[in-house]
Amino acid sequence: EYKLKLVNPSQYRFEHLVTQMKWRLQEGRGEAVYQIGVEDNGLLVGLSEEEMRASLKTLRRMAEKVGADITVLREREVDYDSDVPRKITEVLVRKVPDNQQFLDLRVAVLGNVDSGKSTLLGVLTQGELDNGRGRARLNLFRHLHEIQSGRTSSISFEILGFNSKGEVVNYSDSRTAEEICESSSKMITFIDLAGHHKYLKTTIFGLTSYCPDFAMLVVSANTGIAGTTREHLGLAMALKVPFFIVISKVDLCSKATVERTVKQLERILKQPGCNKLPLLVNSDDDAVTAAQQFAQSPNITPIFTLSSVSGENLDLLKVFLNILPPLTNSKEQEELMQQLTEFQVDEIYTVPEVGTVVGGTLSSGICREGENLVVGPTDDGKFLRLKVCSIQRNRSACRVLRAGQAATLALGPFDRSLLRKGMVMVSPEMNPTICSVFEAEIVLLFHATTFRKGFQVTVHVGNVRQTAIVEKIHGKDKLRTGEKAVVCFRFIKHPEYLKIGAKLLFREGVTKGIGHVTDLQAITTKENGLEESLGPGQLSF
Ligand SMILES: Nc1nc2c(ncn2[C@@H]2O[C@H](COP(=O)(O)OP(=O)(O)OP(=O)(O)O)[C@@H](O)[C@H]2O)c(=O)[nH]1
Ligand SMILES: [Mg+2]
Repeated sequence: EYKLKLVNPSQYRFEHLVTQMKWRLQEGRGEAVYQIGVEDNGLLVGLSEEEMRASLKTLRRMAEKVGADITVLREREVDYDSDVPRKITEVLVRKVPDNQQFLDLRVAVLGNVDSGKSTLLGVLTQGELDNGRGRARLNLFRHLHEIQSGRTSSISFEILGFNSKGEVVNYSDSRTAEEICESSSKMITFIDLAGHHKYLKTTIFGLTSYCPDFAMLVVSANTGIAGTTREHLGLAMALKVPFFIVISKVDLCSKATVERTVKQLERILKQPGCNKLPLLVNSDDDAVTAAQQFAQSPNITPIFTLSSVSGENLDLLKVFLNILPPLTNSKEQEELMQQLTEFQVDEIYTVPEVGTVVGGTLSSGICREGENLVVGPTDDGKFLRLKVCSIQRNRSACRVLRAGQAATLALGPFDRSLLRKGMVMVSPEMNPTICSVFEAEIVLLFHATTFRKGFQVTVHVGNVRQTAIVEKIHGKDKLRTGEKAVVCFRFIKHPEYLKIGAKLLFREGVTKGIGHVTDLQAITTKENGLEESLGPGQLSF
């Protein structure tokens, strides 16, 4: 919001300004950036020190009135032909959280093995620097073999909060995740993924199924682009997840080496296939600019150079993460919440005294404690009734889950063996379409020999991961690297819940491709019964 001056407004104007701020905050899902000293049309006029002080006072009063806090992001002087300096101030206005209604962003962390992903997350979320020998990552590991090998093999979630004043909230001053949630207005959930090639399937699953808003690609300064870096970069691009880059371990090498790695990345990003605009972040000012421009155009790729051991430039990344706005606005969010309930099942556990628990993301609608849903499809295409006994987010209880939020749901005595990853839990009215046969428009990114009928690949669509066989390639016998076609696939094990338009990714050995679902041969299901019919598209096989 541009504001030239807010000096001594009349009561009437003040009320108007407050209403406008409320509206802006709602639009920005609890956040708004005000630029003071700028005309409505964007002209940088600037204010004298006196005027600025009075304007900020008014802004603070406005924020108080709507239950928000303000933080000055940066001040700039405008070049102006006058003796008195004139300034522009950018201010972040953020609502104080009420009943767990914080803004929630998900960032998937990608990068080659040993590039320092888990370490950086450990440092950000625990608030203590690393010793260069893997101390900071210890809290993130979930399996004994991960502690022993130092290698991430599973997916783990780490949270970093920011309060309404823009200060970091993490385990350095809070003991539990619950405490962090309580005092945060904005929460960043990092999805720590594995860099090693061996775990690529798990990493792809993390990227397709947890619907991250952004990806953070970590590159070690001393090795540059190596191993799976290119592959991860390609995945983020194929799935259209806006990403930024962190060059880690700058304490280990000379300035010249860091510069070489930056140059190498810039060169790759600018290539026609990528078409990105790299933006190297060297100051607080750059970090603010990077966050604002990144949100407006995902082609901008901010690059940070930092160290988890010396802590150099770590603050710049925090400034960036604090301001990074959500890409969906409140209207889209509202529309998603109006739809029928749909929860993607990504993980299944048994918890003593609680029973069966599923983890995943609510992709649409709202889910309340005590709600009755159906889960499926089972191997024979059925949907089964169940009741959501309780809901937890970030390890603390939550009564209402809203579209876009990740959570774990306790299902009480529901038989765990009936569940699998890739299922959905939906409201009983939905009557979900499931299928074994579907068509997708694909591009073959790489293939060693020929891709033809009968070929088997692992298909990833959202949280669905299953082997499928190529039944038909429309208009062609075979497909070569770089070619596009509409391909008909059949899942080999059981039907899945898919949606037309969903992004799809497949691989098998060196074969790789991306695309989207264009049609499906639906099997309509009745609860506990099965009926087959053709539709919703006009498929002819
Ligand atoms: N000197 C220095 N060492 C670092 C830095 N960041 C990470 N390390 C060290 O690098 C090693 C690997 O770090 P990890 O965080 O486990 O790497 P990762 O990217 O999570 O690796 P995978 O999960 O296996 O893909 C550890 O021994 C860290 O202590 C840094 O900024 N400087
Ligand atoms: Mg790791």
